[in-house]
Amino acid sequence: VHPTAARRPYPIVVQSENTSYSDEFITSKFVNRGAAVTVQDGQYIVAPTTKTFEFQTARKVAKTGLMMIGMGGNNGTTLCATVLANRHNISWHTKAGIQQPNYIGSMLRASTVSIGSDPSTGKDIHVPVCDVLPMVHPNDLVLGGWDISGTPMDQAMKRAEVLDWDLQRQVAPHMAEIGSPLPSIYYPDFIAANQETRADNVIPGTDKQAHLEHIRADIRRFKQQNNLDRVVVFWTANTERYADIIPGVNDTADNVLKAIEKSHSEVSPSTVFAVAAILEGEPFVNGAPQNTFVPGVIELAERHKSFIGGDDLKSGQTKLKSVFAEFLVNAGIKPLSIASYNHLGNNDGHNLSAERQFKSKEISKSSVVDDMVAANPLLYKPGVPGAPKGSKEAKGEHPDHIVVIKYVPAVGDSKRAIDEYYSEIFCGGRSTINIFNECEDSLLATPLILDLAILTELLTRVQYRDASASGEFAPLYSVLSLLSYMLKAPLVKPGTDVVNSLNRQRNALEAFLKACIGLEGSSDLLLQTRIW
Ligand code: NAI
Ligand code: DG6
Repeated sequence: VHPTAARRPYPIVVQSENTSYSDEFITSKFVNRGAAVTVQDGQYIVAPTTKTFEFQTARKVAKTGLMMIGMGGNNGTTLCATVLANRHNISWHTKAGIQQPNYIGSMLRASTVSIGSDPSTGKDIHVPVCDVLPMVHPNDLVLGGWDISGTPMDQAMKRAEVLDWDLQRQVAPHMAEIGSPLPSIYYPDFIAANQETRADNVIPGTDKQAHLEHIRADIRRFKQQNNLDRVVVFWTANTERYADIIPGVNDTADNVLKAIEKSHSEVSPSTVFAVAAILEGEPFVNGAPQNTFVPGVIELAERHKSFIGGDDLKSGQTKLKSVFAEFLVNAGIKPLSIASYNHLGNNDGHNLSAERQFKSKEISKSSVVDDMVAANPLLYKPGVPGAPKGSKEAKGEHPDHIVVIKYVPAVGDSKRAIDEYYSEIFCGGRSTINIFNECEDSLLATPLILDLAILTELLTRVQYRDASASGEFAPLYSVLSLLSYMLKAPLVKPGTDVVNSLNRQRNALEAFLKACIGLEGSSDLLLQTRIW
């Protein structure tokens, strides 16, 4: 059912001693440049550093399955229907005319990167980001997954009320072919009580070890039946409440496995899915805000050299905040408060109207300005080491930041987001900027899920080694922080800093992709335009 369309050949050839090509691999040398800084008597002593790495990217794009948990929801059905519309080239009538399917909103497929300039004109040459390295085409993803609601996919798409009727009408027979989602794990304590009526497609019993085995078998079967090389397992199910971190339960890999064996009440469905994917050696991405990746899960992924990424899709309000707050702080303007409201009327909004699920979302939406504030001690007094724990002095100065979400059924999937940025400007002045954004939530989220799945598959094919030691190539570190661009509260290697700035996240991703073909990251220095 999923013919892999003939794709055009990989279009870039880098002619350099740093880049080599074989049938199997693209291999590149990359000099990682940094600077070691020490402070002595108020002076910064800076020593530039370099370290050379080699990257090796397998050229063969894996035949990839995308198994979504929550497949029957707004994101899941919108993703399936739009991929099918693209795959079958279905266009549809809207009141504005005929609409063609596309992948607008996908950073990989609808944005470009400069790979250099034309020597005769000096103009930049831009290529689609998805052309920098061989990547899966979204039309080729084999789609499947689970949902606690057994509503068949064509009906679930209708229930979501996201897509135009004429598209739904045409894509419905293809959606019906997918059938119903696989039964899933339902622990009512983790999602809002208002979701109970949806839960008619659940794996029976309360034995969490049996549930884990069930999900592992589902992944294996899906992989085998569709002849796949790789399955990306993706949580786009309802936001869960946070799990309590309990020593002896979810703090280490062994303890998480034991807690599942004992069906401990603090093991969430999303954690069972993450563990199942890790044990199957398949990557797992969390598109919702809850703490699926308790410390024990991260350790388990490290142990199995499996890949994980999260948390929470950064689709609208927070994406803008990760640009706007940085713009203000980098302009030397001091945000004093950021007040963010949104209301929406889809099932996600319904679930988030419960206090504990809202709390998970509030946490992921609130952390986004932290690193920008911490990076500017000129505007914000840093925390004082040794000050009483939890005190204002210990925390340091920070803008007031509130997040409010309300459920308003009438507006459906069309989320409204209102933000006020209130800032201190020159010599005691004040600036107030208000932003109102209205958009179909699932149409923002779907391209992000596709980008995350495609990048994740790519990152499983990239290996690296220290060029000076010339040992074996090794896979990247388990936590794929390069996915941060699409995520509200990026999961990073424990002990390293989270980068929230959208621009820095994008630069990192561009620089990495280019490093894998032996090119330097984009430089905006444009020296040739500054000199004679
Ligand atoms: P939705 O409520 O329409 O879909 C969620 C689906 O998950 C439902 O079909 C539900 O039956 C299912 N579900 C709940 N628990 C499950 C379990 N244990 N196993 C399998 N299925 C389960 O929500 P929507 O709009 O699709 O969003 C999905 C998730 O993505 C939510 O957590 C939301 O907060 C998050 N998200 C959505 C964004 C967006 O822009 N749409 C952006 C950021 C995050
Ligand atoms: C209400 O906030 C619903 C949420 O699921 C958001 O739509 C989602 O988290 C996207 O958030 P943001 O802040 O990126 O628009």
